[in-house]
Amino acid sequence: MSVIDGLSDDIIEKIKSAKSVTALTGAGVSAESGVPTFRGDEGLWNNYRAEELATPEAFERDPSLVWRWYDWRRTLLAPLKPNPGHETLARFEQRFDKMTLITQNVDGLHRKAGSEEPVEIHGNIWHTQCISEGTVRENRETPLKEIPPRCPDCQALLRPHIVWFGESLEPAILNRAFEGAEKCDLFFVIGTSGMVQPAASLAGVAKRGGATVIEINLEKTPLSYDVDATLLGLSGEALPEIEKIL
Ligand code: BV8
Repeated sequence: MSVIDGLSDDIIEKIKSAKSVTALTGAGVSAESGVPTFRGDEGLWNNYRAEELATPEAFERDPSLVWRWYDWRRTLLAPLKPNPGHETLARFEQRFDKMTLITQNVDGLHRKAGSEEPVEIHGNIWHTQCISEGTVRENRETPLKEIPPRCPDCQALLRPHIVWFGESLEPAILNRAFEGAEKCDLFFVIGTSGMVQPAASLAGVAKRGGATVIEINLEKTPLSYDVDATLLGLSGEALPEIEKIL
């Protein structure tokens, strides 16, 4: 029984005839690569929740604690590989006339799988930013030699170049995401609990823009009532199955 057996002929036709495709991914698309999700049991770290650590207030209060969490995640992420879900989405960039990949994930696995310009709306765990000069640099040191790391130019603290809860997303990046949702004829929403705004609103934007919206998840989510089809299954299995239809 394939996860796509539940797709109607109409939806299958929409997938085959799509010209402009947009995908929004969340932590679920990286789960099969071994990356802990946010709201699953393993989403805990030393009894902290992401919402407690991924905030400017937490960083202000204790930059070392926040950096120890990111160092733990970076060290865990470093050896992990993209899974067939990431790889299929990267191939979709060649299969459709236009493909926009929007991700809430900061793990960099879409880039590692070959996606050319993922719209990383929450930033990237491999980038740091100087809190004084604003300079963004790539840093792949695991574990970090110094916690908290400091700017090599001015010695100010570095922060993860990541959007924390309560922080606004970068306007240019957010515009690319909304444009991708508004102008597509097929929108996939994959491996996200649909809890975090403004990312969770993109599926509704696509729907109102006339797109066919397909959700891939292990469970129903708040987005499920507003999509055209929900495929219940592993994204690393469902996406290659969808690719076979093309
Ligand atoms: C903003 C970077 C304007 C961090 C992240 C009160 C005060 C201030 C703000 C708010 C507030 N109330 C609400 C808000 C808005 C807030 C928000 O939405 N909060 C939530 C918690 C209610 N949003 C913001 O603050 C955003 N900014 O709104 O700016 C503003 C400014 C000031 C004041 C007000 C508004 C910024 C949000 C960005 C936060 N940063 N990440 C880091 O990673 O370190 S979000 C974080 O959650 C991750 O990026 C993650 O991707 C994201 C969402 O989680 P999911 O990806 O959905 O992951 P989750 O574990 O939840 O779900 C996984 C799903 O996959 C599950 O459904 C599971 O079933 C499924 N799954 C698992 N395995 C598989 C699978 N599916 C398929 N296959 C599998 N194998």
